[in-house]
Amino acid sequence: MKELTLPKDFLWGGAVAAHQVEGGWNKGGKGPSVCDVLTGGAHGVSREITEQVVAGKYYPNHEAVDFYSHYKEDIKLFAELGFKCFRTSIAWTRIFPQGDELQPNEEGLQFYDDMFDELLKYNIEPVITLSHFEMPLHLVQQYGGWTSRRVVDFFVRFAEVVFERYKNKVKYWMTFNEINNQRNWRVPLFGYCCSGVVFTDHDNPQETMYQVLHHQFVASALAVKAARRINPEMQVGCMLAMSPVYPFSCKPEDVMSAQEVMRERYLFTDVQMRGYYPSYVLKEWEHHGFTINMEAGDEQLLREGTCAYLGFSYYMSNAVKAEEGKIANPHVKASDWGWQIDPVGLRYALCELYERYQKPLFIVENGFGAYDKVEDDGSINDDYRIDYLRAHIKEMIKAVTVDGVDLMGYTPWGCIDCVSFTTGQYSKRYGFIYVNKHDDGTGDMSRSRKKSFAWYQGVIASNGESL
Ligand code: BGP
Repeated sequence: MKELTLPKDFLWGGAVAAHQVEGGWNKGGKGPSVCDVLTGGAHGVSREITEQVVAGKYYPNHEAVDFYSHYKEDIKLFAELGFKCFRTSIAWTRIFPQGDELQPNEEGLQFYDDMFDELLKYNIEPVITLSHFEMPLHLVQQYGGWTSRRVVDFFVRFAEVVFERYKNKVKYWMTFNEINNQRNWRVPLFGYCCSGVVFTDHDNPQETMYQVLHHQFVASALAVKAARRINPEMQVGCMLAMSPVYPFSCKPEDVMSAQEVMRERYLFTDVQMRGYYPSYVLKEWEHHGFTINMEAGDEQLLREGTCAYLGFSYYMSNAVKAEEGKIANPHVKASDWGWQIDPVGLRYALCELYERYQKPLFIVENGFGAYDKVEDDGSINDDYRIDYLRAHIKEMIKAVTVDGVDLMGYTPWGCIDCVSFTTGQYSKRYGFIYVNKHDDGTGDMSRSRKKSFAWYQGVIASNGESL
């Protein structure tokens, strides 16, 4: 039997987001974004912090790992790893500090020009998210975030400016990172970071969530159309947090529950990939009596602005029981943060998504958050991370070579240690590159290679054959 392998142009790389690595939160004319007002530790969201940045508290994103000043050194390490691509985001507030200005901030634009040039020097393709939890704080305070239709115009202006500026440097784009996190409308952190809205502050949080979402779908479709107009070579994808939910048993009610929970993920990509609201969402609105304000032409716009590919993050799977809801799966282990480790679930996710949409997929996040120990000789033996990634890559390769999934690339999350999104910790690390920076704010920001660094280098060099 012939051994099949990954395509030669497979995009191996790594992923981060501006607010989790850059720091320099008020440098170069940058304005504050929603993530810049999340304090360390619990990463809580309160009314207080949406009003002002509270003096004296520690905000990990303000410094992050200072990629803003270290990007040349870091990109050199990415080149040493053999990266074919690097996924990050453009911090919206570097380009439009308040969000509603007419003219962009040239210093911010220049920063990304320089960073992209540095990547291209090593033939590393930038993969760019337009909005990775980084909406301007001013748009939240002044307009109520994505509840306002006006924010669509501001976002589209931002998208057009960066598409125009980087049209010869950046080919792969994504509109909203993990757009479906908003479906978790009961958790303030997600709504606040995805859209600048704490849904539980509203009388009808679910209806508000759908209104917000409609605005984002419209904005995404307009961005897709703008990119096509500016340079038809550019490809704009969407981005889903994909954690498959299995039925806890073969009891029909458990199976049906799993399908219902999966719709909470698919509804987002159903709109962004197919171009229309699925029947189960329309019925949900009817059932609850929700009224979602739409403008004439929106429906057609959604059909015209579908995404070219589907990017997704995959960290874990879950199980569900009809009577109890989500429940731990006894067949898999979990990380220190309770994220259930399931490599087979990645193959399952790839097959499900490919069958559903028949468009290219891109694994733009996957990884193992863990506490790392620096030995006396400076080495970091992160075998647990290698084990996690190896097992996931094996399943990914099966999805391509056995199941025939069209997969563009693989960018493990936090390729360089960065600030954890859900916890605000530095100590929840994902990187191949260690950054000497700690939860109490100490550390000199020096970079060093973990054991996984040489391992991943070998994986890329062999196009996934040496695992
Ligand atoms: C995803 C986000 C990332 C990232 C990752 C890991 O939800 O897109 O921004 O941080 O999860 O999560 P955490 O940092 O909380 O471990």
